[in-house]
Amino acid sequence: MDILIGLQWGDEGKGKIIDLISRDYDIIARFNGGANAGHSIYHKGKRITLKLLPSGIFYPHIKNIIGTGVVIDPIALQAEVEQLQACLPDTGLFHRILVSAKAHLVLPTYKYWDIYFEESPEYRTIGTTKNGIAPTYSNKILRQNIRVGDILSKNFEAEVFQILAKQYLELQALGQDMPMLQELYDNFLEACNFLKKTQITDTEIIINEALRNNKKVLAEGAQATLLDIDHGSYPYVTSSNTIASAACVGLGVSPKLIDKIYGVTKAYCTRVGKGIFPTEITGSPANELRKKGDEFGSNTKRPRRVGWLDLPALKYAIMLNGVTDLVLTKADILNGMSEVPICTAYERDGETRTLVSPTSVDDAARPVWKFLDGWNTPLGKINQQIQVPKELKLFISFLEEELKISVKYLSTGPQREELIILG
Ligand code: 2SA
Ligand code: MG
Repeated sequence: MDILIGLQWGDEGKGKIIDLISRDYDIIARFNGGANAGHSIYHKGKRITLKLLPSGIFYPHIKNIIGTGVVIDPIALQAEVEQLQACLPDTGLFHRILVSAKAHLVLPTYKYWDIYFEESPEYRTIGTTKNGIAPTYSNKILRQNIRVGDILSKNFEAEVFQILAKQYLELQALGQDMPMLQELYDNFLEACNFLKKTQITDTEIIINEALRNNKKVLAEGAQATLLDIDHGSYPYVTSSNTIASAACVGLGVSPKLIDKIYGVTKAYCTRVGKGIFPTEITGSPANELRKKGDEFGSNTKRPRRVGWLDLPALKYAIMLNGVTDLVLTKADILNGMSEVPICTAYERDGETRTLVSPTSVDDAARPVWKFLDGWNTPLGKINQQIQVPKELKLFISFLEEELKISVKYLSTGPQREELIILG
């Protein structure tokens, strides 16, 4: 099994890369996160954002698995499938969506808990996507959740009503604004019935049997390394493990079966939500970069914070994931800059560090900058390694030397065909 993960704070362009390499795979499987993800793919010239569905959904030969480690909001999934039905009229869609019976369900009340925690002065504000991700994972650990397989049981409706009613009263007592309980319940049940049209099954058995039969499986990460609940910039992280090793747990695959690990990084950095961002830029240079790179949340439309490439954090991410194939995206956005800044180390109290865990960086750490010559050639038109402008080649060689890994793929624009294989 191969794994693809983001190496920064998300939105590195994972969806595009998976869409491109997915034609070589038989199965694409999501292993973490939920509808907080936003993987954008251009299909027939139209941008489609996938939240829960794996990025192989456009290819009829691929089975798309939503694995056990994912938290599933049936309402978001229904909306997403219906959006796809409009542009993929083939009837085999439901047959290609396999959902783990053991994946946990995001109840409608969890979204209101998420909002409550974000907005109440008694709790930390993280800047979440308000999709109910943290409440679902916390209740998983508390062992109080309902799982996808439970939809098929005869007590399901009564059990859902009991849990929803209890949480509804608790939220109401806290002054949380919500629609009527009956409406939440009805919409949720309708979406759960819709979910039944997919293949609810033991996805770990499907994946392991496929691997035994020499089929190719790609595990698709959501969010990214620096948002990992254990190794990211806690507490400003998501609530799942996002790193490559989480694919084994989230899908039920032995680490012995892992082959390639694709790591995707942008040529600069972005982040949504709160938390440290040592190379962040503000003011008009930030607005310009945000606009040029279309750096707005793909679901929430929030403006993303932007900054320059952070090599100490990238080295850390490559180390944690054991990246074998590095993918560089969005170098095209930096086109036209006279020089491109890169943070190569942090200085703090006279000490310089080049490999840094994001939690140990504080406001007193000062980035050490290297400025490389910029390039001025629209990259979208380039389709061969030989045409890559010399300054960009030098930028890439500099990264390779610092990171001790070669850049295998260079994405030159958002469209599927805008990619150069470098090595
Ligand atoms: P959550 O909702 O509990 O997972 O939020 C916790 C933190 O994780 C960040 N996070 C994300 N960061 C980047 N992209 C994400 N997906 C969407 C996208 C986000 C959007 O692709 O654009 O549409 O705004 C994503 N999901 C979670 C989040 O910002 C918090 O810092
Ligand atoms: Mg995204």
